[in-house]
Amino acid sequence: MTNSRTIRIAAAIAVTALLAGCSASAATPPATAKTYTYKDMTVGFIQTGSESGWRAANTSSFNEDAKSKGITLKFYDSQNKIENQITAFNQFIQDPQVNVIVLAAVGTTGYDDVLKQAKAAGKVVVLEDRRIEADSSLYYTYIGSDFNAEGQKGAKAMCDLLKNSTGKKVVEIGGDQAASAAIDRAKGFREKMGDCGITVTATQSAPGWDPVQGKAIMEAYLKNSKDIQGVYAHNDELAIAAIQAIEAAGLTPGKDIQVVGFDATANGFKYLISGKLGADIECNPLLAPQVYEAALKALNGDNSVPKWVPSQEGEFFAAQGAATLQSILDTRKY
Ligand code: GYE
Repeated sequence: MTNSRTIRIAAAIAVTALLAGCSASAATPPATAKTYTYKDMTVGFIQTGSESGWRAANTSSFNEDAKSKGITLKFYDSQNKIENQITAFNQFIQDPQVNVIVLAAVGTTGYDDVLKQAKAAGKVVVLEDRRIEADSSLYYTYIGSDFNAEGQKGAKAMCDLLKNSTGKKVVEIGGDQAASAAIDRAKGFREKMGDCGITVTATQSAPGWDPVQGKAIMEAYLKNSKDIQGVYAHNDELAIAAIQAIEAAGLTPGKDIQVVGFDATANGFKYLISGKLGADIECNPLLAPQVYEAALKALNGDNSVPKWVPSQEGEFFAAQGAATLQSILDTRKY
């Protein structure tokens, strides 16, 4: 057999092998990344606690939406203690079933180490409800309110409630001092209160947002001074506690002293309708659908979600009238 024929045969064998190899690779498509669905999601949800009507509505949102989507939800009640949230993080980081961790933060700092460990473990982390002080590379997104803007709305509402009052002295009953919701509502109020000459003559936080503490704080304010025209309370429960203290002191809330609260829960609406609460700045607790949708995008490698998705929310006033407020309340879920 001549050399050239040998070469031709060898070449033919090589081409055949190459084509066979190609056809083999064509027969088995390259591996494609898995597409996650909600049924593939196991969420470790670190909730603050059960301190208010808002919190109850927020928890319900996560339970109900997980059920409707077929998401496996592992719920942890932190009893409003940051140390419990760190424990929960470690628990969910070590849980091989959990691929998403959702945090409603009690405080704003102290989470860096567990966030880094969660990232190293390949867990998606979504912040819901409250912002924290942490590098944004350590979580996928934050879905929650602009509490500073809420505080500014509270100041404008108080200015309107006191527009016919010569006195503009306001006392503040703050939420838990570690919570971004309290920190930012206080800050926002102070940014706008000067627009109408309001001064904050006393401020004190209710640890854990406890309304019993809130009522005691208001009782002490009233014992110290009768020269109070307004109360700025960081949620409905604290506003209602203040109203109860005002009435116990023989004064009329909505007439002698104006009260502004936050959350716009069903209870808050009842006090708006009675005229005892002057204004209620809404804060949306029904965040689960947005959180779960973002987490699913994260699992599927979609990084199109911004680092903060602000909640859409309004405000309500006693001046809208009982009938209007009742008709609004009849349509609300919390
Ligand atoms: O206003 C309060 C709850 O973070 C917006 O926390 C939430 C706040 C809410 O305790 O009722």
